[in-house]
Order: sequence, then C-alpha cells, then structure tokens
Amino acid sequence: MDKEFYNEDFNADPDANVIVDFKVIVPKGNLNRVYHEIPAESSVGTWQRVAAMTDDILRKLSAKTFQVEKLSDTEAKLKVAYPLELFEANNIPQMLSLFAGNVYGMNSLEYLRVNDVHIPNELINTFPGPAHGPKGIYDIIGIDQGPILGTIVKPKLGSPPDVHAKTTYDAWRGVDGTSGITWVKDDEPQTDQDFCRFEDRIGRVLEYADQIKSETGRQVIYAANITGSISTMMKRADYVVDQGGKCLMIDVVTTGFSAVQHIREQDYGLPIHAHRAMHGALTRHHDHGIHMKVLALMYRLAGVDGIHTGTIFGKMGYGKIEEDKEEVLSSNKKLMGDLGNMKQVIPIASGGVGVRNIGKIIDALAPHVVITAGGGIHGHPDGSAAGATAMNQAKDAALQGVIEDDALLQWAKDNEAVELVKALTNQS
Ligand code: CAP
Ligand code: MG
Repeated sequence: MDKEFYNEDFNADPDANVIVDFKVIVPKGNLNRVYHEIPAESSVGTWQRVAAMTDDILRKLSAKTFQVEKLSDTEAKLKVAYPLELFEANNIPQMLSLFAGNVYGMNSLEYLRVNDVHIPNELINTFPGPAHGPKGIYDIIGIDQGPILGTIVKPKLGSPPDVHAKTTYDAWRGVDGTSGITWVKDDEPQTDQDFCRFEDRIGRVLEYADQIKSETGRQVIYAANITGSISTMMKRADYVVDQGGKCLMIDVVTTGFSAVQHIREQDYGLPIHAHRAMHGALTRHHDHGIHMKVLALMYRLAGVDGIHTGTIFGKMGYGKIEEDKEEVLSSNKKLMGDLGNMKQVIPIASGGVGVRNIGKIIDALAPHVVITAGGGIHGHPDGSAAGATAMNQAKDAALQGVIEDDALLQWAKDNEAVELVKALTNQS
C-alpha cells in the first residue's frame, strides 16, 4: 500500500504535529490495514480515493502512522502524527472528533484505545486553561500547599437542606472547631431535587462557612454542584457568587467539554472542581476507550482547577475505584506538568478513602492533592465531626511518616488521638 498514511520514515516534528498514541486489537490479518486506515479516516481519507482529492491536500493534511510496535499478530501500538493545520484553535470537540471520533467504529478493528496525546504549545496556548490552579486554591484557603482534606456530604442523596448543611458544618468543625477538614463538596448526583433544593442547601452551607470563619478564622471551601444545562449552570453559579461561595463543582463528563469551557469563560472568579462521573465508560477498559490522562489533559485545556484522577489503590482492595497507581500518577503528571502557558490543575483523590489508607495516598501524591473521603469520615462511630478529626489525625501521622495500620494505631494511642483510635478499632 502507498505511504500517504503509513510511513515509518516520516519525521514527525513534535512542534508541528499533534501526536496520538493508539493501541489496537484487530482480527487476524488486519494489522497492516489499520496502520493506513486509522490515520486516513481520522484526517483526510475515507474508504476509497475521491475525485477532489489532490496531492497537495495529502501532502499538507494527511495524518501518518510513523511508529509501530507490534505486540502480536493481532495487537499493536501506533504513533500517529496529525499536522497542526487539521486543528481549529481553542476547539476541544473538534480535536476529539478528529482523532477520537469515527476511528472507534471502524470495522477493521476490534478494540482501540487512545493512550496518550502530545499537543504542540502553539495549539495548547489557544485554550483558556485553569483560571486559578493549585496556587489560586491555596491562596483562597490561606495555605502554602496541600494535602487538602475534604469530604463529600453523605448520604449521597436524601438529606434535607438543614441536615445536609449541619453535616457539612460538623465536618468543617471537627470535634474542637479547628481539627475538621477544609473542603466539602456536593455528591455528583446532588443538584436541585425536591428533597434538597439547590439554593436552600447552598445558602445554609455558606452561612455555616461564615460561622466557621468567625468562630475559628479558618476559610473553608464548599464545592457547590451546579451541574445541569448551560443556562441552569450559569444561574446556579451566579447564586454561589452572590452568596459568597468559593468554589463551583461540575460533573464534567456528563455536561460535556463545551459546557465546562463555557462556564470557565464566564470567569466567575471561583475555582472549578471537576467531578468525572461516567469517565469509567471511556477509561476503564485498557484495550478500548481513552486513558484518563488524555481526559485530564483535555479538562486542563477546558479550564478546570481540580479534577478527580483516582486514589492509587486500584485492585489493592483498599479503594473503591479500579485505577492503579501508574495510571493515577500519569494523569496527575498531565495536570501538574509544564504545558505551554497553562496553570496547573490539582489532582483530587477520592473513592473508598479512610483513615487506614489516606496515609498511602499522602505518601504517593502529596503535597499537591485534595483528598476527599465520604464514608471514611461520615462512617465514624461518633459521627461526622469525629470522623473529620480522625482523618486529620491520620494526615498528621502520615506527614510524620506513619502510614501502616499497626504503627498508625500505636501513633494514635501515643498521641492521644482518641478519634483516630476509635476509627481504627471500631470502623469497618
Ligand atoms: C466517594 C464519591 C466520589 C468518588 C468518585 C462517591 O465517596 O463521592 O464520587 O470518589 O470517584 O460517590 O463514590 P466515598 P473518583 O469516599 O464514600 O467512597 O474520585 O475516582 O472519580
Ligand atoms: Mg460521589
């Protein structure tokens, strides 16, 4: 076959090309075919040559498979170079429609996964990127760095506004006013249901935030879930701003890239906490879909300030969500690494976090991380305030290098961290 779309001698200039790492699994005998078909279908080709195709179009705009690592007769990793001219400035939907669009449906493939993407700074710098990033968040709270401890109000849904707000206050306050956690968020499906109206909930929560501030001088954060249609999100964001809120939360996968970027571009002056509910439909299967680090990169371009990227426990049985440590670290590198003129995005580690495993997260991911625990705080035998204090105590132990269970219990006893002792001895 010709070299228009597959040429291992092609010099893919990283400043002039978006480079996509694909992994393919194909029916036997199809490997060489997809080396051509993937770049063709995701740039200027289709299933046969068309009348208006010119050598000039092919020369300037054809994508090319330029590197192949054959793993078996039916599996390979490819690097495909896409000329920068194929991409519209500041347009995430178009970028994904190009290299992560039709190719997933090609019948010459069985599975396809986008494992990584390199984007030249010339294109990177056309996107808004984060308005605040970790430094902006630290400035709001009045700290130099993390780890920042947080919680998700539980039960996930169902509490009326007054109970929801009191649960928040208890977690912020801890048992003594200063030992609580800093960051509280709505759960991802909590928006504006009959049992807990958005404005009633957020209004009460923010009154308690003011109370914490006046009682203890601490600036705490509430990530208000504004998820909905774009017009609804804008109304809810206005309300949060009017009420003196400090953070907006968006379910970024279910609302979509354009909605997220639209909210970013309104410049509400508040960090965007990105929850990634439904990402697993795209990221979980290691043979098909898209690596979380590629989504993390895209949400950084769209302008979120923090995003969930997993704990590190994977199948270690501690956490709840299946990502392993390498995946989490590679996603976090996309968020915190140098990227054109972009601010960083703080990773949020959550899912099955408790006093027994928070130390491992801190050891692996601190200082630039927000760690949120729902059941791990609100499941404490003495309730949310004690759970928050116990989590803070476990953080203190971890920052002193005490992480493993037995040592942690001894540390808690030696330091009279009674809430942590109770969490370790009574909590399941
Ligand atoms: C955690 C959580 C978060 C998950 C999301 C939940 O609650 O609130 O949504 O962490 O997963 O609803 O499960 P728990 P990820 O602390 O009680 O597990 O952070 O991986 O996107
Ligand atoms: Mg949740």
